[in-house]
Amino acid sequence: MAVTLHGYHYSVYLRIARMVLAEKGVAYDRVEVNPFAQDMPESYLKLHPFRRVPTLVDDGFVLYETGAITRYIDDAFAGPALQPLAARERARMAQIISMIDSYGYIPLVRQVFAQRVFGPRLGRSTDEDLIRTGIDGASRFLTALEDLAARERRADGGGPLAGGAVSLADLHLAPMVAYFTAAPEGHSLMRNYPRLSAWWAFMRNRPGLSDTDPGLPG
Ligand SMILES: N[C@@H](CCC(=O)N[C@@H](CS)C(=O)NCC(=O)O)C(=O)O
Repeated sequence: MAVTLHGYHYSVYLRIARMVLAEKGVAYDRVEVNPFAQDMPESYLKLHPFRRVPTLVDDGFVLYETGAITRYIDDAFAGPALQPLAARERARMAQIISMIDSYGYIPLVRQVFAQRVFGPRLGRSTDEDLIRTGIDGASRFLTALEDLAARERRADGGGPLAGGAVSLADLHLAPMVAYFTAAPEGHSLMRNYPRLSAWWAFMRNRPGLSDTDPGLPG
């Protein structure tokens, strides 16, 4: 098998890449790497100088940055197309992926989920200020996404975020919303966004999402 994915099983970014591989039906090997560990293997740092996960290796071709990895998987392998062809839909997909990385990941995952759900499972104390900051950031981010979804004017309010079929944008967001809504604050905040709630009802049953669920520690 030529494809290897290096990453930490709790990582949302690893899960995004795994979901895309699942959607495309690509078989791969997994190598567990914990980016938060002190003793990251030297061999991994040669693949990813920024000490993050995931990294994909396809027959000697090394690629890090999840947005690049998922586009590569879609372009290089057979299976359903995960990027719209129309210029505006494709641009919207790229915009949403960039928004998720720039404005979504920190509040949804690192501030709300990690503080309220993940950290306590490891016996860590919770920083309530960080959760409040995370909810503020998440509100701004989800409001912007809801506005974009409103522009699509879908009758049911849900469905894919960019174009008529599930795209890399949906697969980039789903693991983060899965973590965010595991926190009570995240779950109730999502209710303020009817289109995103309909989108989440549609995405949460995707087989690739449950197949890659890492569970929680403890
Ligand atoms: N820009 C990177 C971000 C990846 C990322 O932040 N991954 C997290 C795990 S979900 C990580 O490696 N964190 C380690 C750290 O923050 O030190 C990408 O798109 O792949």
